[in-house]
Amino acid sequence: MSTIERAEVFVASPGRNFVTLRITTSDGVTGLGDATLNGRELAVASYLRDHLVPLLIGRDPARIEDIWQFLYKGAYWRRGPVTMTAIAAVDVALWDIKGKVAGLPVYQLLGGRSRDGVMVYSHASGTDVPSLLDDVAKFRDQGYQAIRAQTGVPGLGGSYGVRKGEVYEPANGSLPDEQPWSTEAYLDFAPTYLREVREKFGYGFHLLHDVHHRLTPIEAARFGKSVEDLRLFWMEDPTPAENQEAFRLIRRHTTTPIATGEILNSIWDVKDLITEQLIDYVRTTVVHAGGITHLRRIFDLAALYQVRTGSHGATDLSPISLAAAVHVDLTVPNFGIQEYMPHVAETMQVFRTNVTLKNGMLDLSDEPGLGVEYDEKAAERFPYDPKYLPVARRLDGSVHDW
Ligand code: GCO
Ligand code: MG
Repeated sequence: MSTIERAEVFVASPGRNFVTLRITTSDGVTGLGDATLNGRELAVASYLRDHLVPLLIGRDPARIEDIWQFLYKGAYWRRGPVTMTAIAAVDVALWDIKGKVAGLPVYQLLGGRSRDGVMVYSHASGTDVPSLLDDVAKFRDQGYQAIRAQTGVPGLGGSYGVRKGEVYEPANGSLPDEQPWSTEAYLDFAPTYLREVREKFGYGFHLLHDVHHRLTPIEAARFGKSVEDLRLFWMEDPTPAENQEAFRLIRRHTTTPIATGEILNSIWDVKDLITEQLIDYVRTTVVHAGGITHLRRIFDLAALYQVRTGSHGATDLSPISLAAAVHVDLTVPNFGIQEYMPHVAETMQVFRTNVTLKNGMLDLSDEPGLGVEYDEKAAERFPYDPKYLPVARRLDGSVHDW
């Protein structure tokens, strides 16, 4: 029997910080898992190095489900982003190994293709409305079928979701950047620029918008109602999702579709949202929600209730997570959309993947496993660089949800 011989954790910053797990079997087969949790990277690296790696050595890498249950139930302390990201890294690495051993891409092990490609949405943004409209035009020209639109709110400086350079990177300070927020200003402004996007470009593509947990349920209801005729594909994270009940109130008032889940980590965190049909898209990911094994469980539950998938895919999820997401997205019957932002060149010097983009759709080749390689030598050129996500403060100085 082949056994797990080695499990190494790499922390590197090729363009941004990534935590990567590499498992090697006694037969010399390697598997990769992403363990990146933006702004809390070293907590997951320690969870892996200090607590999980010793438990993996000598185990049968083929027993993915059993190892998942052992790590989840065996910790006694359940759920949470650090735990679920660490378990995810192990799980994804083991699927990678299983694929390589079988000589099949992971999507074949998951049941094979349900579709020819994976529709993605790109991120159009601008510091003001004219620059946002230019950005939307650029992505329309590049053939994207779905575009998310965000711009800064006048008087508030920068905002979440707005790119400074080529790539959007919210974790930007060695201490958290504190950014002003006004719900009133946002609620007055956001519907007007989304309307301008529709007026200029029409309805021939999907338009998305991320509220980023900023509104109370009744404010979110008002926002959703005010943009109903713009036919958004979704409004994302209209209110913080810890309180799953809150979505019932939003639902009572608006038909604007709702997506949530990028910061949720387990099936229990989305259970009521799904079974009570309080959302339309579940945004949990392979990296923060326990890997392929657990994500499939969530997506299968969602399928029973006509809730579709829309996994988070910002650049703080490594190319390993993007590849794993595409394997899952190709197979699940209730796929909705995949978030996609290209990684910077430095990142791609360290991770080699076979993911391709054409006409706003992602696909990958038939390479066995995930189809990702990690260049450890190249990674050494990019040492860990501590970075925090920003914090939002209301105009009176009090802390708001970022
Ligand atoms: C999104 C997200 C991200 C997060 C980021 C935090 O919808 O893409 O909201 O941009 O803010 O992933 O690390
Ligand atoms: Mg988001």
